[in-house]
Amino acid sequence: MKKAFITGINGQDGSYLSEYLLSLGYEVYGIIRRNSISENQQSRFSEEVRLKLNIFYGDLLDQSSLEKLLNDIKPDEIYNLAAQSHVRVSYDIPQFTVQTNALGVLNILEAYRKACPQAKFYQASSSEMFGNSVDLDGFQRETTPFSPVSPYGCSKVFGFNIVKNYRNAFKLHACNGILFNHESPRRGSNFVTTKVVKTAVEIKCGLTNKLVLGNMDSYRDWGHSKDYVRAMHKIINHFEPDDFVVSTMETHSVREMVNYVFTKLDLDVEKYLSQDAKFMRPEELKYLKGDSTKIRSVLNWKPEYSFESLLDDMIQHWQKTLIK
Ligand code: G4F
Repeated sequence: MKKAFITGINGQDGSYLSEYLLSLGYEVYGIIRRNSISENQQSRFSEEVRLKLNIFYGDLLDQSSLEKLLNDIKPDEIYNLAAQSHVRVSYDIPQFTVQTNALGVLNILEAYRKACPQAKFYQASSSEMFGNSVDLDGFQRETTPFSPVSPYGCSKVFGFNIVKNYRNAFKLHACNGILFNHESPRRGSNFVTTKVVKTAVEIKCGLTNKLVLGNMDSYRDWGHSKDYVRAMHKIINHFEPDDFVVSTMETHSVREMVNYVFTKLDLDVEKYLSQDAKFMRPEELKYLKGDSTKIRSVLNWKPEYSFESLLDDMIQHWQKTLIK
């Protein structure tokens, strides 16, 4: 039985990845940070899944906890998904963001190198690393230069580079997935897709009457987290460690996404929508569209969800949750 170790196991991706690996017969281990309200910590897991997982307290900033766990568990695969993952919030807490997303990667790489160097390692790298850098054909791909526009993006560039450095310097099977935005019913409500879908369903139920957003003219390449965790597993299990872009190859503006959701719910968006500068970023990443040709051809991965079926899945989830 293969063993997987996941940091950020209770997040959106960590929860779907755990379920996927359990379905493949893995023993799944992970760490969560201590929180004063422990009831919320595992809310993305059903009771049935929770009983199958081996979850410990740990933190990317506490290298001794990582080293001890990796020594005890000796996993075959390590997925580093933990992060301060909110781009705008990275301006409020830049040092915490950089410590966790940059130095945290170094901490877990050091623990991995010392405790179980035979294991394979996956780093959750991000399309935010590209910033406003786009190739002439309108895509970002593995060769597109990074030009990050947020503390979050800068921290992820360090994580990406240190993984490549450790791969080459210490001959480790360490790889990066450069994932474009990916959403799901489990996405936190301060990310734009869940904020829009949840608020629209609340409007439909008469629970609120306004949706206040920041920049509606940015473009994102939005996929489904369930598709993207399958990509992570393929990337880590490629015969050689490498870096892959994971994306749908389509882009849509925030405004298009809002219009799709409101039209689907038969709501007149103009009656409810307004803008507030507090949701804007000091420097905006305007446009993302990923070219995932490499992972599609080398690893035979493709997404099952479209932009529309992703949003439909999220709408259905919030209807089930909010309409009793
Ligand atoms: O949903 P978002 O907050 O995602 P963002 O900033 O693109 O970051 C996500 O994707 C990255 C991959 O590229 C990940 F690395 C990262 O961890 C995260 O998962 O915002 C999407 C867009 C932005 O342009 C933002 O300015 O929506 C715009 N937006 C407009 N109004 C808003 C809002 N975003 C949020 N969160 N809240 C708003 O009210």
